[in-house]
Amino acid sequence: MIGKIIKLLSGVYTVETPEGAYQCRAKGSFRKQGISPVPGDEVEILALPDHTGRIEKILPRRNYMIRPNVANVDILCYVSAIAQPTPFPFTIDKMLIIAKNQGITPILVFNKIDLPDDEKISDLADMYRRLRYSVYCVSASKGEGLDELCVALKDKTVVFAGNTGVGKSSLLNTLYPSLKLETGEVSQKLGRGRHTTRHIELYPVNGALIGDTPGFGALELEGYEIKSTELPDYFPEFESCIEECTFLDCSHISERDCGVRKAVSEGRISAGRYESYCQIYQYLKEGETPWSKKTSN
Ligand SMILES: Nc1nc2c(ncn2[C@@H]2O[C@H](COP(=O)(O)OP(=O)(O)O)[C@@H](O)[C@H]2O)c(=O)[nH]1
Ligand SMILES: [Mg+2]
Ligand SMILES: [Zn+2]
Repeated sequence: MIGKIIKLLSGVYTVETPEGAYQCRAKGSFRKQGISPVPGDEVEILALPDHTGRIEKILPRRNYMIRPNVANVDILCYVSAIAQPTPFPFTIDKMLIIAKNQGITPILVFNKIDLPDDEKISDLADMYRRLRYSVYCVSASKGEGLDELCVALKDKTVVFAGNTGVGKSSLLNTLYPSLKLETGEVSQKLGRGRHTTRHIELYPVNGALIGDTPGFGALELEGYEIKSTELPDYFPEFESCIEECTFLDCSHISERDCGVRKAVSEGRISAGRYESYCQIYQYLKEGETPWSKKTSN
């Protein structure tokens, strides 16, 4: 029988199938092969009449996200708040890179628009819109702007990410009242202990599969195997400027006559985005340094 993993807890997988949910263990040989099924995986199971079973095979994955480990994601919904806490564009830019690397559609949500607004934030939202990313400005507590977001998520496998306190769980509860996720003070009190799993639970709602990411904080680039030389491809606004670079292999960091740096100085490329580029470039470069060089001094 074919099904989809929606939850992993202490080695037990919940697999949704046309015949209902099955509580499954993974086949023993997966471990030897270094494979582990994760939520979002389409799997073939050996199903028993008592609705337990064994995962026999993982069907090919369309994509894979690391920490939280989840497969076959359609949309990565990255939530920031316009205030409390203030947005951190660097983490937004990292998320956009992960999404593009895995062929996942990114959606940027700015929550808490009921709070006094800051011009800088609407500029930030507009900047991402100009780069042709989908941006939604919403208020989970007032229920504003949610209808359009709900339409965009219909029938999709969606992972919600974003820093603690931005309102992810509140947003999900407002979008899907049946979820009843813990929010605010409640989840603070429970502490991190409950969320030490590296996995995510996907909740079936309105035809969609929705995953909250409690306890993960920011998404990290580690493990995605992005090369520093490929990084410019992840910044769509660089494309038209690169022609003006003197060097074909320009890294856009310190070379003279660089079209990207010229565009930044003329305000055609956002200084914040360029700063993210430089930081991520350095990070990727360090990871590429041969082991011997790294430890020689
Ligand atoms: N003013 C305002 N506060 C919100 C909104 N959404 C969530 N909050 C508050 O922000 C805090 C964190 O919300 P929560 O959903 O737990 O955030 P999470 O950590 O991202 O899941 C809670 O105190 C919520 O009441 C909103 O739209 N407006
Ligand atoms: Mg939460
Ligand atoms: Zn350049």
